[in-house]
Amino acid sequence: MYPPFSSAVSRSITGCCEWYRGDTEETIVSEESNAFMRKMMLLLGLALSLSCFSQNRQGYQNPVIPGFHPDPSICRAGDDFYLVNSSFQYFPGVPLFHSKDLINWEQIGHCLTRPSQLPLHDAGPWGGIYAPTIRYNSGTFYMITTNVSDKGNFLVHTTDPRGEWSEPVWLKQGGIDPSLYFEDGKCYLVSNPGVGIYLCEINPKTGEQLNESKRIWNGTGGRHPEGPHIYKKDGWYYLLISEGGTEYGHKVTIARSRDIDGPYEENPANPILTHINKNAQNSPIQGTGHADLIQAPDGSWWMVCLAFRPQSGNHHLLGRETFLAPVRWDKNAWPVVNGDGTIALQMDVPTLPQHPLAPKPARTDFKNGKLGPEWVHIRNYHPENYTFASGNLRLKATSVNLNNGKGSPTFVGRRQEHIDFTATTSMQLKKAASGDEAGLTVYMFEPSHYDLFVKQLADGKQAVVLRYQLNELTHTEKEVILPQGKVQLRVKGSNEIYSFEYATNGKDFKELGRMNTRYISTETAGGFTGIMLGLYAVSGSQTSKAYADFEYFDYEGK
Ligand code: 6LW
Repeated sequence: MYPPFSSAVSRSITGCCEWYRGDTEETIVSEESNAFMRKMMLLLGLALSLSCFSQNRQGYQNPVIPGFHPDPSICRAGDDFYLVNSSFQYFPGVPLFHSKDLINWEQIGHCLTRPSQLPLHDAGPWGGIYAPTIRYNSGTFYMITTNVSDKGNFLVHTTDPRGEWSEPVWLKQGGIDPSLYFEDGKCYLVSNPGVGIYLCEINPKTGEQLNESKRIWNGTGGRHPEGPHIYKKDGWYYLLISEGGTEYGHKVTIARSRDIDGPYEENPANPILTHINKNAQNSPIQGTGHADLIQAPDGSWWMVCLAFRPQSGNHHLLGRETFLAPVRWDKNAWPVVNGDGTIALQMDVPTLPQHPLAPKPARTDFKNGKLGPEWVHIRNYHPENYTFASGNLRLKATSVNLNNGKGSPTFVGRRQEHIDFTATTSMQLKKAASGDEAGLTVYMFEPSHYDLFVKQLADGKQAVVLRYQLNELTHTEKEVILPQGKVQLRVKGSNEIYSFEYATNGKDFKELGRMNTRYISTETAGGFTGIMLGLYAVSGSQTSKAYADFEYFDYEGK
């Protein structure tokens, strides 16, 4: 995996042996002590090389945060990096990650955890929370974003990012993708209220706007100039933005000025990151854009950005994901991203000392009575419909179904992070009336999902069912009658196909059917989100007593 490193190990061992050999002519030693010394030197060389290995690793794998994690923004407090993503209709909102090395990220929670911070009304996959920015200034963390389904731009703040964040501080300047820049006790806000990037000064504690919004750059002519961030380096104010739209034409451009108000001059080498050109047309990564820059404690510069991985032709399903690239500054003081403005899945570059995280367990068994931060709900969920009973996650069936663009169905989901994966659950439907159902959904959004579920039948029996919902097309693909009791549901994902299986004894899975991935891809279904794997329960009746007990959820990706 790390070829430069293995050659470093062998170079270092050879070096030790040569140093030893150089001494032999003048030194009289017995053959045994000679062999002993040789062994010791070899061991010493190996130990030195291994300690090198743990500290100065080369290379990493992109995306650094796989699955639907778009619009990354990053800040640093000492040796700690924090990163946020947009979250649209999901609650809690704005996933928050921590890392020591920019490569290994642990989700430590969300910034928006209370309905008072995140009213989602009837937000869909084009609604709710758009691109956030995270910044750290004088002991306080700020996260600023847009709730396009509510009152627009706001910020929240905290001194402990692992704890609670403040109530929203609402802002006057509109547009999307707000960002903050702090200097000399002043706080500047940039966003894109018109066509172009606008700047104003604000009081970040009250939200008060302290001067008129002023347009400072229009970008280089690409559509949707957005995602602005300001940085200062060596007396220049740099304004980084994205253009071209978040699809295949996406790109990152930059301008600079000696004065924060401008005028801003364009980098003659723009765009500094894009996969729209010939040199990346065959890349497995497309749509690179929406970026943020960060300087590490060792002085190195890095960029986080979003991109997607097409599968099944030009379709992508996992949403826009978070990628990392090294940045250097050229002799004219412009940033250069990974040499040629493209990124790769395998990045063979020097990195910060790496701090790998413990591998995530495949099984969530619900026994500790709480859900990890990877689990989210659709819009403002109803906590009373989610309980833990006898080690199971108990989901109460309600009449809000998965096709409903309003309200919050009983649903809890986590992101599909790998193109090839297997997800399995074991569940039992209880106190159900005819037509009530619960199961596992491969969910893009309301009108685009594949459902594998257990349905109650009129005669006291139950059936395992595979159904698709594609806009106005609803179709039951297959239905198999089963005795009452526990059922295991399994979905396997690959480039082209989701395959759906069931078992009743926990081991002998039978395939119920297959569905093509592209019908629920972003290119077919639309939206800004990515596939969630959800557990859900639905009833036809508003007074239903039905619920489903889910014993575990296994997720394994390749
Ligand atoms: C986000 C904009 C963008 O606000 O898509 O890719 C929008 N970039 O900057 C929604 O994620």
